[in-house]
Amino acid sequence: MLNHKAYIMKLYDIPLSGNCYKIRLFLSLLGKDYEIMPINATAGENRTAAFLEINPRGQVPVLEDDGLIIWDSTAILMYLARRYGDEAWLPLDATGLAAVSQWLAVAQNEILYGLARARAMVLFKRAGDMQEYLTVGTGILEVMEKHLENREWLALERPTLADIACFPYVALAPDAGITLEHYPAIRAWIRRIKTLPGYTGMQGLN
Ligand SMILES: N[C@@H](CCC(=O)N[C@@H](CS)C(=O)NCC(=O)O)C(=O)O
Repeated sequence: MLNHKAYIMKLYDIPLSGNCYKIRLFLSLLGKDYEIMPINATAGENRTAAFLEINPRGQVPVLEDDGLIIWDSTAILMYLARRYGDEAWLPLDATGLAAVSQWLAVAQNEILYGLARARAMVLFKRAGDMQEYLTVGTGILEVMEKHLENREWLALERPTLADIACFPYVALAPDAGITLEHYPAIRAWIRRIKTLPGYTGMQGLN
C-alpha cells in the first residue's frame, strides 16, 4: 500500500515570542494542524545561512505552506485569513479592510516598539531604552483603553485579525512589568478573546 503522507504546514517558532504566538493562536482558531520547527535564537539558529535563505531578516515567525514561504507575522496572518479563513477575519470591502489595517499597523509599531521591546529587555536581557519603550507602550494602551470603552472588538463588530495581531503583547504586558490594572476595557477585551472557540494560550498567558 502506498503511504501518502498528508502535507502539513510548518511554523518556524520561538516559544516565548509573542509574534510567533500570534500565528499559533490564529492557526488554533482556524483549527489548522501544523508542525513546529523550533529555532534557538540564543544558539544563533536564526542567523545561519540556511535560515537566512528562508527569511533574510533572520526572524521568526516564518510559515511554510506546501513550498510557499512567508515571513513576518502580519503577512502570515493575512495569508492564513485569505487562504483558510472566511472573510470575517479580514474583510474585502474598503472600509472594513481599512479598519482592520489600522490596527495591524499599531501591532507593528507602538505595540512592537513599545510593549514587546520592554518585555524583551526584562525577559531576554535585551539592550534598549526602557523609558522610551514604556512611554510608547503605555501611550498605546491609553489609546486602546479609550477605543475599547464602548466597543467589544478593535476594528469591527466582530473579532478580526486586528484583535489577533494586537492581543499577544498587550496581554503579555505584565511580563514587561506593566500592570493592566488601570485598563478595565482592555482587560474585558482580553477576556473576550480568551472565550473564542479554539483559543490557546502560551507561557505567561493562559
Ligand atoms: N515584524 C516582525 C518582527 C519579528 C520579530 O521581531 N521576531 C523576533 C522574535 S519575536 C526574532 O526573530 N528575533 C530574533 C532576532 O531578531 O535575532 C514580525 O512581525 O514577524
